[in-house]
Amino acid sequence: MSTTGTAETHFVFKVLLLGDGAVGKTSLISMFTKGFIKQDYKMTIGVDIMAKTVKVDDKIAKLSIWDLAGQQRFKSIRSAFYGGVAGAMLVFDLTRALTFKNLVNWLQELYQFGNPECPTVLIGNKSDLVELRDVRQEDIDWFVSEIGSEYIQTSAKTGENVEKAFISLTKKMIEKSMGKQIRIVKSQAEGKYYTSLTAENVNSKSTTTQSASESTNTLNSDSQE
Ligand SMILES: Nc1nc2c(ncn2[C@@H]2O[C@H](COP(=O)(O)OP(=O)(O)OP(=O)(O)O)[C@@H](O)[C@H]2O)c(=O)[nH]1
Ligand SMILES: [Mg+2]
Repeated sequence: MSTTGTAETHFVFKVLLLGDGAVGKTSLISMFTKGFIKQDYKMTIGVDIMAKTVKVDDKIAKLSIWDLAGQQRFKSIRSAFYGGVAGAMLVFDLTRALTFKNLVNWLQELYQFGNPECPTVLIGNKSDLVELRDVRQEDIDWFVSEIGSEYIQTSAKTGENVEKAFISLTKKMIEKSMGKQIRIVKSQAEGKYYTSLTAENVNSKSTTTQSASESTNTLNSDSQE
């Protein structure tokens, strides 16, 4: 698995980064897409969108990564950004327990305005600040088992596990997307609407649909600095 700049795309996914202000969402995206972060904190206003193409096994996926403003003051406008979400990262700051507790509110927003069935990855960020750690591992383990997610500890500062987190979420989105296509083919094969569809050509149809919506997203996208 790796990141790539090739033109062929099998999937286009909208990914949301959710979590309280200053947990490191913008920094994680910056490290993943540009390879560096800014040390000073400049809160995100509303939303920023970045794109990055990744290769997982033999599949190429274009990620449209939506960086939602975490500060409370943006709550009322955030609901508009959840539509079409394919996967979400729930980010908390390992040095601030409140950001972990507040994840239930973020899940609620995701379920209410987005898709309750989209894959999620739980991200404990700022792992480099070991001595300031404020969240117990057993609480994290419990939460992960409750929401059926995967937990990855990252540092946007050092880059630890940042690519791993995005690739892992991409894998889950691909698996979910492929599973759905296979179910469609199966039910069509079993039912009266049988056609000559195969997993491959359903796949290419769905890619075409997704590409159309993706070009809308990238029209609005702004590389943030
Ligand atoms: N030590 C350390 N600092 C980090 C890490 N990730 C982010 N930061 C710092 O934490 C601050 C906030 O990071 P941002 O990425 O702007 O946080 P955000 O979640 O996007 O915040 P909002 O845009 O307000 O929602 C910045 O000063 C970053 O440099 C990390 O892994 N380790
Ligand atoms: Mg931000």
